[in-house]
Amino acid sequence: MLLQAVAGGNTLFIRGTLTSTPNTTFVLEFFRNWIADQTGYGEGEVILGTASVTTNGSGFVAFSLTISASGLSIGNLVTATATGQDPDGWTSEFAENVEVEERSVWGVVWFDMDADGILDPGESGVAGVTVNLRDSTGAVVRTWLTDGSGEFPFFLLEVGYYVLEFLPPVGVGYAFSPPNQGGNDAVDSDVVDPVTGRTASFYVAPDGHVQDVFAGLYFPVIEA
Ligand SMILES: [Ca+2]
Ligand SMILES: [Ca+2]
Ligand SMILES: [Ca+2]
Repeated sequence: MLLQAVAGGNTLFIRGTLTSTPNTTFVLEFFRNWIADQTGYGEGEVILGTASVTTNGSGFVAFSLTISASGLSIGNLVTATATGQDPDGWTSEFAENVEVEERSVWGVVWFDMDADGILDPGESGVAGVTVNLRDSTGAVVRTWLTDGSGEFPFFLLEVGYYVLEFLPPVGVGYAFSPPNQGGNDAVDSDVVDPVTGRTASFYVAPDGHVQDVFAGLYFPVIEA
């Protein structure tokens, strides 16, 4: 059965299990469907790729695979067949559909009222901040202008290393909060270079949903 499918760029991560004849090599074929049939075991519409797995002595194998596949998006369904040569002949069956997730980076730019670098209850988003997602070559692969929520959603990303760059509106007087305060990455600010507004490099894994790279902004006290 298929447990997870995460798409982005030209790769599809697939995680699942197969229980069948022991000590047998099976060819898995993966398909994209747009609509599941009523049983939930849809017919394959477009083949995405193949891989082979071998069951253990108990007839079980767990697999995590990354195959080349482009053009997938959220809501698509991925299904699989498993075909193997067992003593009784060829076995083939459709696995249950799994809905495609989008490999993603999501985060928030927030107004850090007490300038402690931690997103505290009662602190809210900052609008008008340009957020650039740069890949390992430095190229901007996604850009977003925040609204009042301060959120930035980047979907369908290729596996790899990225840097986020935050460009607050000019003339307002924002400064970046101190990075990596308090020991909880889920609520800290990650802009390590306040001149460029950039974070350190971080990795988006094949099954990755990065949701902890944030930027805190505050108004520094200007001494007269
Ligand atoms: Ca705070
Ligand atoms: Ca951090
Ligand atoms: Ca963080």
